[in-house]
Amino acid sequence: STSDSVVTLLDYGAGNVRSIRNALRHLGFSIKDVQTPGDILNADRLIFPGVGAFAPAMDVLNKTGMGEALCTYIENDRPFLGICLGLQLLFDSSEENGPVKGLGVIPGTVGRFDSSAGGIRVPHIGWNALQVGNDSDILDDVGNRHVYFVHSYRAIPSNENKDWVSSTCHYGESFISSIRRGNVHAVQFHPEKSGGMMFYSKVGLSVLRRFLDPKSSSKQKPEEGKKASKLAKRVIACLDVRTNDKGDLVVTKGDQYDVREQSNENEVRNLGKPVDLARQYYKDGADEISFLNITGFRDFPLGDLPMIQVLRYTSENVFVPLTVGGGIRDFTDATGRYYSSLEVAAEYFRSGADKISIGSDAVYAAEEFIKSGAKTGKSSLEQISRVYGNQAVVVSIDPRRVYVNDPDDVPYKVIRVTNPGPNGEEYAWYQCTVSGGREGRPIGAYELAKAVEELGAGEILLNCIDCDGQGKGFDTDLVKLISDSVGIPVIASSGAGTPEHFSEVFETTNASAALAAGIFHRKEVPIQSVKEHLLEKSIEVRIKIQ
Ligand code: 1PR
Repeated sequence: STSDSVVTLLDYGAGNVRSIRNALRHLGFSIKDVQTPGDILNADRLIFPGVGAFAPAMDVLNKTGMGEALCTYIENDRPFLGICLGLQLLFDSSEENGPVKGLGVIPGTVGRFDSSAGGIRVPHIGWNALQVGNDSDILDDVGNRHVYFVHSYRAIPSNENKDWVSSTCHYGESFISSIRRGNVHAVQFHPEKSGGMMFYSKVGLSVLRRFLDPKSSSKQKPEEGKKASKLAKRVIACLDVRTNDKGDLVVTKGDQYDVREQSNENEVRNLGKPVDLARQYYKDGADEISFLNITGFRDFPLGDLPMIQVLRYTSENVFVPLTVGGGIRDFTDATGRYYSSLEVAAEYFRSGADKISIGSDAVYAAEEFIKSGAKTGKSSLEQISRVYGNQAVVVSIDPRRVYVNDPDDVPYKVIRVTNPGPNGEEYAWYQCTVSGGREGRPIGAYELAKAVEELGAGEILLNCIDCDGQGKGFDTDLVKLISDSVGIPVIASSGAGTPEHFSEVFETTNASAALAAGIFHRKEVPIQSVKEHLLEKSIEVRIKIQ
């Protein structure tokens, strides 16, 4: 390839830069990896997708001499694009486990979003709109549309840095969503996760293309669309994946977690192929895609995990966030080789996952934490969130409703239910389960949610076994209870049957996202109809433009 189609990538090995690699290849560029500081100084154009936490990143940059090379490269006004932490590292310092000194290119301190002041959930996860200034250049196709953010720390515009700021975003307060000076650009959001060039909206990848190939970009105003203004409610498509009896990997869907047909053969329901369906939902406008590995391939050596393959293929051309769950814990494979949960997660992140989701193992960790009152730091949840940041760790809860007559009947959080139980019970608690609903545990969804937030979860995926596959709507009692009790985003799941169920859950609870499976797989309700309905109800969503 000619130097025109080569882009230099600074990947210091701290997490998932597979998505950015895929996006660059998709745009026809080949990648040269930085090995030495000299590679930075000699780059024609450099992309720096910061991942992980601020302090370890600065550590690597300082130890390798890459930090100094970066500063020189930027001082010389060479083409640079920082992404996420790659923006934050340019500032004087960060409060993340700090203060920690940054590269000092831009005046200012990176601080944590203040959840108490803004009444906001931290991390800031999801699609938010930008207020773009006049000469951002690379944001010309984006305008005020939604782009994907996932972070807990941010820089604030000030008198000292105002010459750098090219766009801002509002989340409880106004923060810096991009900077630009000459050929130097950086964005707090993820262009590689903000949609592609054609299917849904020309947003995310257009930012990369405009940076990589400024000549080809005609100056044009974004197409007119409805004005985006704040963090959108997310609509997530979920794929429960397992091998069927023939050994094929299929997307299946349970009825209260029972995935077998009620026929003589009793076979596992087969609703399609994971990669194909994920691509379809991406084109249809899903804001995120979740894969849940609902059986163990867990005796297999990690390298053979079919889910790894699914992630690799999907992330090649699906440019929205991908979550993967199922079997994330320590395990020993059939050959006796031991894998730590951190190794399992690392392999998923390397293969294209943006977040991992922990079910059973988080229940055990929460039980332990509640019993002892102390954090061991050893659970998979704590370890993974420490290394990859809490925004990368979802806890999936599989609760079952248990009706009681009297709130004092059980030592768990009990709520008054909207619809009384079969014997007229007016109260219920939500019992957590493990192993795909097979085993009930002595802990409620409320207690679990509070505990896992403490242990480092960045988001909660809230299922409900009673509602799963029923198409009668989300359990809004449960979603309200949990979303009012934690400060991290909550994804409502289980029971969606109509677009109205989505508006209902967003109007009556503080859920940040709603997830569905069956209605999308059976093609009963297209994702677009859900979005259009939410718009009609004045609920902000990422919309299709064209
Ligand atoms: O315990 O860490 O190995 O994780 C296992 C993961 O697999 C958990 O996230 C758990 O929720 C999930 N899981 C396990 N067994 C099943 C099953 O169905 N037999 N599926 C299962 C969970 C629930 C949702 C479903 C929604 C929406 N499925 O993912 O997609 O309920 O469905 P709907 O819209 O059709 O109602 P670990």
